[in-house]
This record gives sequence, C-alpha cells and structure tokens, in this order.
Amino acid sequence: MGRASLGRIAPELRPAVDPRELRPRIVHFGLGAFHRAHQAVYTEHASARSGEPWGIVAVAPRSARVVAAMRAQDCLYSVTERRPDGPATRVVGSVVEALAMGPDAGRVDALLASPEVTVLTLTITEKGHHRRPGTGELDTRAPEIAADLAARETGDLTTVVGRIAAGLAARMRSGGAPVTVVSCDNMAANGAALATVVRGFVEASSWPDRRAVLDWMAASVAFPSTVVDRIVPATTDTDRHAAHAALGVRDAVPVVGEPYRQWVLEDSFAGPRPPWERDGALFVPDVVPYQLTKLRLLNGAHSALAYLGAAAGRTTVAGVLATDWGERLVRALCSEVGPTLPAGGPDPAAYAGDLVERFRNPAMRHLLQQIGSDGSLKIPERWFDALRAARSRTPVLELALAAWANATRSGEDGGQLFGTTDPAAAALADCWQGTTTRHDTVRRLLQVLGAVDLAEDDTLVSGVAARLPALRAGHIDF
Ligand code: CS2
Repeated sequence: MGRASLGRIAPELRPAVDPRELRPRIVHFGLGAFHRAHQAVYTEHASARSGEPWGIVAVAPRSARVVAAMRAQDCLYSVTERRPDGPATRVVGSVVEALAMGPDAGRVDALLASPEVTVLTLTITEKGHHRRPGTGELDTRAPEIAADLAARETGDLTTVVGRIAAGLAARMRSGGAPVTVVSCDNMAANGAALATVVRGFVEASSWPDRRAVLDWMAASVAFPSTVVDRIVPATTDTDRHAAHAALGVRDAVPVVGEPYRQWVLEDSFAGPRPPWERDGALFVPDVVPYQLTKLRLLNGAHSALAYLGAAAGRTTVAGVLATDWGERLVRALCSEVGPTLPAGGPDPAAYAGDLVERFRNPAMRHLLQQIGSDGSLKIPERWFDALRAARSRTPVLELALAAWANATRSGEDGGQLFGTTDPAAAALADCWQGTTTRHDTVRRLLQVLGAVDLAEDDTLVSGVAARLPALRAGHIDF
C-alpha cells in the first residue's frame, strides 16, 4: 500500500480525498486503531465534502513501529467495516504525516506553534492523563510526569500531557494563535479533565513565564468535551490477511470496526475547525447527557461483560452475548443505571436494545481481555457515579464490581487472573494478601481506586464480598 499502488486498488475503495491536496492543520496524539477508524474517517469525509484541506499529522507517543509502518505506506491504510452481512474495506487518506513523539520532537514543536494548526485531538486513554485517583488532579509524583517536569529538552518529554503543555507554551511565545484541544477519551467531562492535567503541568513547571502561559491558555485555548463511539477491536493477523484479499495490496496497519460510529462535540472552539458535521458529527451546547449515557451504558456494560464473561470462561463480547445471561445483563444494567442519567440524552431502554445488537455482531471479535485491561482507571468512570447516585438499588453494578474484584487476583503467571493488564496491578494484587476477610479485600481494592466513600460503605462492600465465592466458581447469578 502506498500512493504509487493506489492505481491497483478498485476505484471505489480508494480514499475520498487526495492526500496531496491536504494541509497539516490537525495534530493528533495517539496513533492507535481507534483514531484511524474514527476521527480520521470523519476528517476525511469532512474535507472531501467541503473541499477544505484538513490533513492530520498523527503523533505516536510511544510506538515507533506504527510510525514506520504508516510512513512506509505514505500514511495510507484501510478501514474494514464489519457488518453482520459481510465486510466492506476501503482506504483512508486523511493522515498526511506520522511522527514519533520523542524522535520527531522538533517537527511536533513546529506544528504546535504553527498558526495553520488550529486543532489538536487526542486518544491517549485514561492512563495517558496521569490523574490522581479520586481527585482528577495531575499526579506530579507519577514517575513519567516527574521526569517530564525535570526535562531540559522537549525531545526528552515522554508524556503527552507534558508535550502538550510545552507545545502550548511555545505557541504562546511565538504569536499565540488560538487553538482547540479536543479530548477523545472515554472520561466524564473529558475536556475539563484534560485541561486540568495540562494546566497542572504548567503550574508545576519551573518555566519563568508559567503564569503568562496559564493566562493565555484561559483566553485562547479551548478544551471542549466530546463523546466518541465506535467499537474497534485490536487488529489481528487474520484482519491483515482479509484486508490484503479485499484490496489486492498489502496493508500492515489496517483497522476493523463496527458499522456504527458517533461523535458528539461541545460547540466551543477557539479557532477554525473541520466541518465534521458534514460526516454526521453532532455539535451541541452540552454533551453531558450523551457522554454519561455512553460511558455508563455502553462502556459500563462492556466492563461488566468483560469481567463476568471472563469468570464464566468466555473470551469475546459476542461470546458473552451468546450465553443465556449476556443480553439480560446488558438490559438489566441499563435499566438499573438509566435513572441516574440526566435528561436530554437517548432513551436508556432503546439504547440498551441497540447495544445488544452491536455487542452481538458475530463479525466482531472483541476480546474481553482488551476491555478488561486498565480496569482501575476505567471502572471509576463507568460505574462509580452511577453507584453513588443509585445506592442500594444497584444489584447489577455490585455483581459487576465483584467480578472486577475477582479479576484482580494474581494468575499462575503472576499477572492478573484473566490476562488483563493494569498499571495498578501490583497494588490491587496486594489487597488479596495479608487480609483476613473478603470484606477487607474489597474495601482495600476500592481504596486503591481512590473511592474512599464507597470503601466506607459497609452495605456495598459486604454485598460485593458476598458474591465473590460464586464468581470464583464461575457462576453468574442475578
Ligand atoms: C471499550 C471501549 O476497551 C474498552 O474499554 O469499552 O473501547 C469501547 O469499545 C468504545 O468506547 C466504543 O466506543
């Protein structure tokens, strides 16, 4: 795959835009499958339909491999839509440059300072924010953040938070054109959450002009909240072979996703932006009802399926939906959580019906292990505020919490029991050591997540603890 081989690809599968006509106007951090199947697709259609040349420079914070693979293909790659009735593959052309954050720091710096770049987008996951559990403030004691705060050269920065803070400071010093930083991660109030850690970094820095940077940010940098949605499992070798067969040329970095996709954005941009609405994105004054519905119902159900499914010996979401309790669980969780949602979002019962269809899609192989990873950062976002809001009427969330707790035990290989990974894995595993009761373990687990109030709720903790033996035996009962 590359510009030279596009002629060998069927015309209807070629990009909707000619990448040579695009300009680098968006810098995206996080060159993963989700970005390539979501924001890049919206941007391609927005450019194609409007004639505006919005090209994306995609920055990989860590993986140099994906950068090399993208460059070898002139940043072209394919997206396969996995419809239940068969796949549809085509090439996307909106990424114009791929950069590795450290090695290409000079180019990243220049772009972040350029007035032509007016939008930054991010998919860095919950983990990439380095928030302190329970408060959401920047964890300045996290080793990577501490190292970035002490860094002398921008090339030494390893966190996206540090990189963006430094980039914004440089932008202010070189003219200060307004810019919008668009969080695309699955967190409540994700715009404000990102602004908090970026501002936290500037405050904790030793830059002599940090006050001026903060004042300029307050006036010229917008951090709108957004809701992103598309189920995009990690790409497998089978997917690579299928993309090759569909296109007739090799693609080392294809992505696969479900047909459904959604993007809801808070309509508060500081400068020019792509007309993403031309591809169905929704610009609204308040994303909160959409955001909480998506987080608590879709992501909340996903995490519940991940841990309960693993306890029952399943490996994929569709596999759990094929059990006699999978669909019931999704619907029960949605009706339990529905009353905690603000008015103005989708109807929870209808949303539950759509989720069941999306989760059941037999063409998607979405691994429970992928969803269950980083649980210590995901489940506070997905379950805790709903638990707080509906206390004592939350049997399904309690069962889900017990299934998560069960999955934090150590497996035979020393990792987490079902092969999930988590930055807090060691602290979580430790909660199972030296405690005399299950109650005590659950309490300590909740403390590691910063949920002190839930850890002190004896009824909740006992309810969760009481469910552990059945889960341990693989029985799902609700
Ligand atoms: C999933 C999400 O891996 C996970 O934690 O819940 O990636 C989910 O597939 C997306 O948010 C769907 O939009």
